[in-house]
Amino acid sequence: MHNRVELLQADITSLEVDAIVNAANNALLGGGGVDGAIHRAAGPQLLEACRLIGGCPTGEARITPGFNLPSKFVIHTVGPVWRGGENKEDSLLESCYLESLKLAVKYNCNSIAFPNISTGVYGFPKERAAEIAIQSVIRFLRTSPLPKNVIFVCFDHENAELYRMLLGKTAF
Ligand code: AR6
Repeated sequence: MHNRVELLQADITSLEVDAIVNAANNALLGGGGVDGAIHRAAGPQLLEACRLIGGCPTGEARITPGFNLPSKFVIHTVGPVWRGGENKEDSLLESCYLESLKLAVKYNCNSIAFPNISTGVYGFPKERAAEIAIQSVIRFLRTSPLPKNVIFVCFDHENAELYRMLLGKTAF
């Protein structure tokens, strides 16, 4: 199990994996942060594909091709906006990871890379989000041979250090 989970401090748009996950919003029409970076790197066809999907509820996921990205697919998921923690934020964030993984399996993805969903503009506390991300992924991998590899992509230093610490003390 240990060798199926990896931590990378990188720009997710540079990764040659089967699927990268986008931390999108309900409209799926692009935005700032990782969403903006993914749309810029994928090119305008991604926006067209997202327009056809017509939006996505919080906690769910949708898939498109990667177009000009090195990754085959983009899995768009919508994380919860942090509103104090009593508004289903934890379970919605967990659902983002699980629904993205289910789509990855459906599309036969061997490798998938996640950004730190909801921890930017959406304001989810970083350590709490990292714990949920790691536990959700490990629980899923225990029952599924695919995806073979899951990469947690940390862009900012704080998240990278948190994941290093938490993955180091996680029982796989
Ligand atoms: N590669 C990997 N991670 C990145 C990159 C990148 N190129 N750029 C930023 N991050 P955010 P959210 C990290 O704000 O909190 C958008 O406008 C960043 O350091 O992108 O889920 C959407 O359209 C942070 O840890 O997403 C939504 O409206 C993480 O990505 C809203 O923001 C998530 O930060 C979603 O907010």
